[in-house]
Amino acid sequence: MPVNIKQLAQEFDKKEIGITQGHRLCPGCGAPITVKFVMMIARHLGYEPVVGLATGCLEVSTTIYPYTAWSVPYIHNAFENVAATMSGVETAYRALKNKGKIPEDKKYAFIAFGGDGGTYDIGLQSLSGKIERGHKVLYVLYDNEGYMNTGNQRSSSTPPGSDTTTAPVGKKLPGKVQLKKNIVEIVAAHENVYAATAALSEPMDFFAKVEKALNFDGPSFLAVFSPCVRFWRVNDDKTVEISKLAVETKYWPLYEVERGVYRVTRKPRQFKPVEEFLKAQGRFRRLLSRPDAKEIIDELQEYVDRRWERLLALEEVTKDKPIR
Ligand SMILES: Cc1ncc(C[n+]2csc(CCOP(=O)(O)OP(=O)(O)O)c2C)c(N)n1
Ligand code: SF4
Repeated sequence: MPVNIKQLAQEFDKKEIGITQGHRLCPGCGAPITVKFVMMIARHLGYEPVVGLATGCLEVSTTIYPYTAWSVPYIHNAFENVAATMSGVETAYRALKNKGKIPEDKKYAFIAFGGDGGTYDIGLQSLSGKIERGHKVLYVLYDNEGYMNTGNQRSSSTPPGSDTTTAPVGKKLPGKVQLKKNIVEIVAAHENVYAATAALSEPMDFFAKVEKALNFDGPSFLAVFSPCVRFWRVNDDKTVEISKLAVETKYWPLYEVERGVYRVTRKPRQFKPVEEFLKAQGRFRRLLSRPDAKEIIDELQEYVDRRWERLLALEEVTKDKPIR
């Protein structure tokens, strides 16, 4: 029987999670919930987490000198290279084990956390290198769809029509015009990897994927839909609701790819139009008042529909056919 939230709450009533209260993230931010879910499962499974964190909202808000909210071995590095740093950390621990300086049976979970800026954009090469070299590190992307720490600039994860400071919705342009980069496909293309998406509104699915990722014999990657209540312009009690809408509208499909084998892990019987997801957030307000809003929404709807059909087709065709 997989562990549920109630059991985790009881277990961690007496045990530290690894990140404590007192950090300065906005109330309702998806990032600390993401961290807690990952760390709780790691600890529940008997792993000791060793964490690397790229520069970004999560980092600046949890490590304000001279304080830290982290109570596990932790290393901060530049915006672009958390995967490279954690490759080194994982190798160092392996060497120490080989030399007998760490007990053979001690289980460590090497976890790299990064925002979408540090993952889709500037840290992509270091992420690719980590996976290609086969480091057993779980990379957790908290995807808040923008460079939030520096004030809401667009990233290659920002969806079209979202209002950002570097691609604002105005008279001439409808905000960002490009679709979101498909990071999971890029990671999955490394073949010898476990890659999955997760949402805070689907904790059981989330927990199962963390367990699979940590127990996978090789590199793993989890893309977590992580609302930024501040710049998505939603109330701080709407984090779970927005995550739910993202799944229910096909905006954020829940699936996994294990050595090339696709599995869609949630298949809602009925979907809502993607417009409902957009309407629930202030970052799309200016888009929705433009005369060409319908065209942009239709294009997004068409994209999410096609991607969903493609995922189902991939699930069918890759069944029992791992690429390595
Ligand atoms: C090479 C480099 N360019 C720019 C910066 C400035 N910078 C620090 S954090 C950040 C944005 C981080 O965005 P993301 O990774 O999405 O994390 P978030 O802040 O959204 O949590 C930027 C641009 C930097 N630290 N290093
Ligand atoms: S600005 Fe956004 S990502 Fe940053 S702490 Fe606030 S809610 Fe979280």
